[in-house]
Amino acid sequence: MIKTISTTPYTDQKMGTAGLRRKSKVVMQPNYVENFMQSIFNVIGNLNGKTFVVGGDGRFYNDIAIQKIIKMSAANGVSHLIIGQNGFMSTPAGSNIILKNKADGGFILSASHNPGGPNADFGIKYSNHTGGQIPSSVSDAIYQQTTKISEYKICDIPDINLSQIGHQEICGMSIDIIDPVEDYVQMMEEIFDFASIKKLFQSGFTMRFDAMNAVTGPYAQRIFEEILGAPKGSVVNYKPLPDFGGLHPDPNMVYAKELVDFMFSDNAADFGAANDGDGDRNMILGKKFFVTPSDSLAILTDNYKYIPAYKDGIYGVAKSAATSTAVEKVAQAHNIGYYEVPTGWKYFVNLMDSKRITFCGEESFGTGSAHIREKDGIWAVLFWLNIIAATNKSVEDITTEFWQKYGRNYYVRFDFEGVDTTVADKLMENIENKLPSLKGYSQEGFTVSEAFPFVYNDPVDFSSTKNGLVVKFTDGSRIVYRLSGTGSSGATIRVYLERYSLSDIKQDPLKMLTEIFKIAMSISEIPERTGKHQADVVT
Ligand code: VG1
Ligand code: CO
Repeated sequence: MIKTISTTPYTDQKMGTAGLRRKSKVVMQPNYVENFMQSIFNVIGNLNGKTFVVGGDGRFYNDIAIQKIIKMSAANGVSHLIIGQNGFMSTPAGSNIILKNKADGGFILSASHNPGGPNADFGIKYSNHTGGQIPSSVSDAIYQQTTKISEYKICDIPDINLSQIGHQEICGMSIDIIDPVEDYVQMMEEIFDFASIKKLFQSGFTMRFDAMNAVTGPYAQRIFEEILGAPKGSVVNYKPLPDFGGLHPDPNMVYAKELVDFMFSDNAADFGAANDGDGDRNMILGKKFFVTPSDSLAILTDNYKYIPAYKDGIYGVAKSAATSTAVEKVAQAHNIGYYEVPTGWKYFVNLMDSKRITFCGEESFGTGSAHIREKDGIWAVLFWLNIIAATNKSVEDITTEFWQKYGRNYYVRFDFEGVDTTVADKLMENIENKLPSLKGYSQEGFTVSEAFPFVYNDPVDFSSTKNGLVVKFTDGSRIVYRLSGTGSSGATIRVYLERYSLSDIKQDPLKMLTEIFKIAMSISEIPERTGKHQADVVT
C-alpha cells in the first residue's frame, strides 16, 4: 500500500515567524503539502518509534491536508499519531498533548490569525518534542530539503474517519483520536482557582468570549459556561467554521469589532475576551476599557501570587523586543529575571526549558507561561478572571492601579500592509544604514539616545538572531521597525511605538504618540517610499 511518488520542488516553502503560511490556492497545488511534509520527515530521519500530535483550527483545507499528513506519516514509518477529533486542535492544546504524551512533535494546521477560506490563507506549524515550534536551524534545514525534494511516500488507502474517539491501525501505524478539549480543561483546572471563579459568576459577574468562529469555541463553552457557570450565551461565535464565517480571526480592536462594539456599549458585560484562529492569542476588555497586550503581560506578572500554580514564586519573565517595556519594571520590582527576545514564540522555549522564565508575552496579543511552550489564549483569559475573582476589582481598576504603581507605557502598533517586497527590503536597509548616525538626533522635542539592530544571543543554544531595528529616546520612548514574517503576499512593515509616563496615565495613546509617529515616519521615509501616509491597521 505504500507508494513512492516522484515530485518536483516548490521554491517558496520557507517557514516564517510561526510555520509555513501561504494562500490556500498555493497550498492546494499538486504535491505542495506532500513536498513540505516529506521534507520535514527527511530532516527528522528515522521515524520508527516516533509519535506525533496532529490537529488544526478547522479552517478550509484542514480536512484534506490532515488526511495527507496521516497517510504520509504511516508511509514514512511513524509509529503513532495522536489526532484531535474531527481533525481539530488548538495550538496550546497541541503543545500540552505533545508534552503530556512525551511525543516527538506535532503539526497544527493553521494560519493562525490570518483569515481562512479558498481565497484566504492556510498554514502548517511544526513543533518538536519541547512542545514548542522548531528553532530556525531546523526550519532552515527543512527549507533546504524542499528545494531538492524529488519523491515522497504515501500510503494509498481511503480517507480515515476522524469523528470517532478511539484507537485504530493503518498501514502499520497506530492512531489515537482524542478529545483535545479534555486534557486542556484538566490542565487549566490544575493552574487556576476554578472554585473562586465559579463564585464570581454566581455573584452575577458577566462575560462575553468571542471565539471568532475558530477553534476555541468548544474549549470556551466547556470551561466558561459548563464548568465555571458563566451564563449560557456568554461564548459567541463558538462554532468553528472553515472560513470563520467571514471573520478575520485576529483578536484586536480592528478585527474583533463585534466584541469591541458590545464591550464599549452601555450593555457591556463586566469582562470581554477574544481568541484567534488557533487559540493562542487573546484580547482582554473591561467595560468600555481595552487592555494593551504589553500591559496585560506586565499586569499578570505583577499579580502572579493570586494563581495557585504560581503562588509559590515564579522564575523570570520575557517579552519580544517589539513589546512595550512595561513588564521590565515589574521584573525589577519583583527581583526576577528579565529577557528580551526576537518576535516569535519559539524564542521563549529555551528560556522556559532552562527555568529562566515562567511568563512570557508579545505585543501581538500573545501571553503564556511555562505550562506549555506556546502562547495560550484561554489561559490568559482565566488568569484575568482569577485575578478579578481574588481581588474583586474590575479590569479597569486593576489596570489603573497598575499604572499608578509603575507608570504607563503608551503603546501602539502601526502596520503598513501590501507593500512591494523590494520596496520594503530597501526601506529597512535604509533605516539600518541610518542607525549609527541617529544618536543625538532631535525632532519634535525628542532626542535619540541609542539606535541599533536588535540582536538576540540565546543563552542556552548560543544561536544568534537579528530581528528588528530599535530607536530609543532619552525619555524612554522607543520605535521598533520590523517586517512581518506571517503574511502570505507582499510585505507588511510593522512600526511599534512606545512612550512612558510615570504620572500622566489617563491620556489617549494615539495622542501621546503623535510626535513619535512623526519621527518614526521621517526616519523610515515610509510615506515617500510606499506612498502610504496612514497605517492600514492600527492596534
Ligand atoms: C506575528 C506577530 C508575532 C507572533 C506571530 C505568530 O508575527 O507579530 O508576535 O508570534 O505573528 O502568531 P509577524 O512576523 O507577522 O510580526 V500566531 O498567533 O500566528 O501563531
Ligand atoms: Co495564533
